[in-house]
Amino acid sequence: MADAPTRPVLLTGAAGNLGRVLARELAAQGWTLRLTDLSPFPDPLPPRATFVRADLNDGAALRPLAEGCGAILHFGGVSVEQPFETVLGPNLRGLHHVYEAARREGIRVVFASSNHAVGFHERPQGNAAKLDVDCAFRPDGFYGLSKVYGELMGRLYWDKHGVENVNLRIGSCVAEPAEARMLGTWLSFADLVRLVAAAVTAPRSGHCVIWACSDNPGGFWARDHRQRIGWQPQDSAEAYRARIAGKVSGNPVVERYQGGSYTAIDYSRAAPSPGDPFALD
Ligand code: NAI
Ligand code: 15L
Repeated sequence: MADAPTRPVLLTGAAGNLGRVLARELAAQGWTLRLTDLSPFPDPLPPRATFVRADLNDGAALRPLAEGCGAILHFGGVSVEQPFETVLGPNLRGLHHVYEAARREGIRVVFASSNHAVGFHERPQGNAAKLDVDCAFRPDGFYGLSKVYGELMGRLYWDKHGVENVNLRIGSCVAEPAEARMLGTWLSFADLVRLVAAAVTAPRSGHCVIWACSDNPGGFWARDHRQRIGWQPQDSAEAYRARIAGKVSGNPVVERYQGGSYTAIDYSRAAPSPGDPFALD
């Protein structure tokens, strides 16, 4: 385990599912955290942590929170597919506020991107080549598009201002994988915490993008920049195969416009249907 950072670390989205895990686990490793969210923090405050309620839309509120920090963990915002107007404020304007705060402080951003930035790629099956992290962006909705914007904002701020950033293209980060698709996409909480710790404490990161999933043999993703921060996942969804193989989510969140109407796409499928007219795009 790397030493705790010497300066505080700002965590947005602290009251969310992943924010709460990170707040608890990083504090337990001796980190000093500044927590922020639009919603109240629902747990007892971890040792050394402070919490300030703020809206990502409000750049003036965010700026002082970053002052004196060593890094920003940006996990706040809309986290599922929503209409464009709902995504716009937190995920686009808010993201800009986070990067401006990082630029002023000269500190690294660790950004919670998502597999939905590339969600319309076919999922490789069998011996088909897996997706490298520099594959084309193929967002599967306005939410995924906001993650593309977030990653490219990181690209811009590194190229133009030297602001380092680590973009975690997270699969499905839940306590246990719940359906067949997560045999590929699952990221354990422990691997997430180790990933975030590596992303903050690595001596240099530049602009990098990492497939944030555990060491799942059923995964869809291959080469990325993990060596740069020295992270390797240690858990695997495979241990859950017997329980979840064949199980579908029943909770599709991606839709395609086809033949005059929208068709829901179940994330649990391993690949688009045979004969899918979009497959060769
Ligand atoms: P979540 O929805 O539980 O947490 C997001 C938090 O952001 C919430 O506490 C919410 O109150 C806060 N928030 C929303 N709008 C805000 C605003 N305008 N100002 C300030 N705070 C605001 O999501 P979760 O699961 O914790 O995910 C965290 C991050 O990781 C999100 O950015 C999500 O897109 C990303 N991610 C998560 C995955 C997962 O499997 N949980 C997978 C891929 C990406
Ligand atoms: C995400 O980006 C979402 O934040 C999360 O709620 C899940 O839907 C996850 O992706 C997933 O693809 O399983």
